[in-house]
Amino acid sequence: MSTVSTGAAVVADAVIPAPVELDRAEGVLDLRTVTVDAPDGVLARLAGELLATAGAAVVPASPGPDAGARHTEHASGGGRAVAVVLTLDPAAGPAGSQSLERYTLTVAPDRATVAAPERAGLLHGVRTLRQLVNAGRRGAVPLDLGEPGGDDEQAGRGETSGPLEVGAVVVRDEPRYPWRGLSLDVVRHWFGPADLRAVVDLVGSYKMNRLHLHLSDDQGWRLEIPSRPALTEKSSQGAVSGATGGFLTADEYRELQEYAAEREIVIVPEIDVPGHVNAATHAYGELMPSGEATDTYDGIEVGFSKLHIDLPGTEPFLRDVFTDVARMTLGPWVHFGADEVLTMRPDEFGRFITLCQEIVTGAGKTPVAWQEAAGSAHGDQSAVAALAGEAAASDGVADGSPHGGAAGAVDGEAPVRVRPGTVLQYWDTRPDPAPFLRAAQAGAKFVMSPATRAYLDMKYTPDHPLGQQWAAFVELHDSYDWDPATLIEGLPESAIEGVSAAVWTETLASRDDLFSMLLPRLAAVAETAWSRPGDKDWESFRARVAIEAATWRRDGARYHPTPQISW
Ligand code: TNX
Repeated sequence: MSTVSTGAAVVADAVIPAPVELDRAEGVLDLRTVTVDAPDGVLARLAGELLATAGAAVVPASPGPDAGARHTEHASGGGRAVAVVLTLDPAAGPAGSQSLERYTLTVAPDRATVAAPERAGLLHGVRTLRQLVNAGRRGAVPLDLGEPGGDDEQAGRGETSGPLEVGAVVVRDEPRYPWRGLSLDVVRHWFGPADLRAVVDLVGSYKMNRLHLHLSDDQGWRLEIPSRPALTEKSSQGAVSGATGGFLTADEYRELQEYAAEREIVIVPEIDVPGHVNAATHAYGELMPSGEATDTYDGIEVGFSKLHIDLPGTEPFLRDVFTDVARMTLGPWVHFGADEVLTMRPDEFGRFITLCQEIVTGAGKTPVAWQEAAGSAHGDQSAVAALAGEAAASDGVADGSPHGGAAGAVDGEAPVRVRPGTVLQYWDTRPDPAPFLRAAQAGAKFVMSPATRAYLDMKYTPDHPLGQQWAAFVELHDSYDWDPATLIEGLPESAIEGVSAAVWTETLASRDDLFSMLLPRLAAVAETAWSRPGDKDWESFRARVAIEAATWRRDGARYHPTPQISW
């Protein structure tokens, strides 16, 4: 990020993720009272809401005789209304940028303008402006008002006491990667539509554009499947340790996707097969060799349940479920899981991978799967080695966790079953990279979720009250300081689709629990997904997080006050 400071009384570095170019100019704009002019009404409303969270009072543009008159509105008592103008413009963004999400934000002494070739860039520009306003406002109000429930929270609803100054600036920006997301487990603990909308808003604030929902697992089934009603009738109410479950009806799922789409965020649904399926085998006994439905499960072990490829009920089940999910899904992706199948022969597992990709592709969607789909199988080491006809490597984390030491790569002879375009989500950094390189060569794309960096259910420190620790302790700096391009040695940059943080919810029972694990680490992963290594800087990030935290306090969003930040 190139910053030309004019010494204006504003905080220079307020934007997360760090933009490509930020050039300061002369002058200051006071955004206490604004009008918003946008190509569509939804965008105008969203932009207004975003600026209001930073303290701006948004007033309607006056219906003057000509468009220009709309920008000279005066608000009663709030000073002159400043125009925030959003315009579609293919020429916007950094020179030479090909990203459809690029934008240019110009704050001039008389108005703020966002230009972008597409709607997503317009929103990104407003998100950047929101952060600049927040920073200006932080300078304008005493910090000790920033506690939840304090006066500052009131002010956050639109009433401000003083000027909301943003120094004149031009930001030209584009993302490094097209896939910037969060993967959220809503099975181990249930998070309903209101929580999910809050997560969508949070993800969007940091310009992330995918929310992957883990909708089925051993403990519960969280999405109505019209062709298989027993899934939610019998298996939606469970969760870890007897907690209350729930599920999204087809209507709720559509509404959530629409809410996300307005914010340029795509929901990626995951139905996890052929392991993590106890909720399915509890609902449909025909999926078991015995024909008997399994019991409910509310523990947190993994790897014990599975489907059986040769049972007559299995393929029809997969076809029904994935066809319904594809039909109900607005976005282009459907995730079929494939992780942690600890007790299945590699050939059987391989048939599932082939079948699921065929069904999802046939239903018109692009398949997504966890990295194991590339042929780096989990399993009992001796069994995998025997079945693969070779010794399987193991360098397990010796903590007794089922996730440790289970990464035996079935290498060499394993055929590549991944289709061109299939997206693999990389989480376990231990296996031999060879299967991933072969998958990339076959046209697979990778989304990076390294557990040691991007698993936000990992404890920050050994004494952290929430979370797990099987992969690592993940402090803010760990979530920040990594490069998606160097994770898998030899993987071409063109195979990297992006980055996803992930949060599993075995120990997270409430929105506060969830947000305290997401914040501030989600901001670090978001910057790693958006900003190129040369534009990232830990010390600058630390300062920007401290500024952004004022927003979290005003919103009542719980965050972990890690000692790595001077709050
Ligand atoms: C691994 S990583 C899982 C989840 C657990 C999580 C706990 C992966 C694809 N699966 O089933 O919830 O660890 O951290």
